[in-house]
Amino acid sequence: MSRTDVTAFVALGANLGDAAQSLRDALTALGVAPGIRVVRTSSLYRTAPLESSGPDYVNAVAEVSTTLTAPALLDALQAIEEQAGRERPYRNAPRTLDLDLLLFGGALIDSPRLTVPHPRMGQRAFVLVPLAEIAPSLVSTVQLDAVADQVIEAL
Ligand code: A4P
Ligand code: MG
Repeated sequence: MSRTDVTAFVALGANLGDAAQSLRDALTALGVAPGIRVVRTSSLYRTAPLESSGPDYVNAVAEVSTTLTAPALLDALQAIEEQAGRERPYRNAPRTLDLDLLLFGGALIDSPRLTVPHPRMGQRAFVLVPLAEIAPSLVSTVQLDAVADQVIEAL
C-alpha cells in the first residue's frame, strides 16, 4: 500500500432487472477502474425497500483501496452507475444500480455533492449488516440492534 492509498467503503444497491447480476457487474467494474482496488466484498443480501418503492433490493458493501480523492472516487462510482443504465426520475426511485460512498478513510466531508460518512448509513440494516460482515470493528451491536426490525437475508 503506498502512502496515498485510502481505505473506503462503498454501498451497492439495485432493485430493477437482474439486481444480483448488476451488483456482480458493478464489483467487476470497480475492480478494473483506474486507482481502485477491491479489497473485500460482503455477501449479497435481499432487503425490503426502505423509504422507497418497487421490488426488493439486493444490497452489498465493498471495501476498496484507492489512490483517488473522494470526489474522483464519486465520479468513478457515478460513471459505473451510468454504464448500468441508471436513470434518476425522482429521489429514491427504483434503480438499476446505486453506488454510495459510505466512508473514505477517516474523512469528514460536507460539500454540495458529497457527504461522508454517508448521512443515512446508521439507520439502515442494508448498509450496517453487510458492513459488519466485512468490517466488524466499524459497526456496534447497539447500531445493529437499532435496525433489527428491517427485513434482510443473505442470498
Ligand atoms: N451524494 C452526497 N453524498 C454522497 C455519498 N456519500 N455517496 C450525492 C454517493 N452520493 C452522494 O444520489 C443523489 C446525490 O447524492 C448524488 O448526485 C451525489 O452527488 P443519487 O444516487 O443520484 O440519488 P438517490 O440514490 O435517489 O439518493 P440517495 O441519497 O443515494 O438515496 P439513499 O438515501 O441512498 O437511498 N432500500 C433498500 N432496501 N435498499 C437500498 O439500497 N436505497 C435507497 C436510496 C432507498 N431505499 C433503499 C435503498
Ligand atoms: Mg445514491
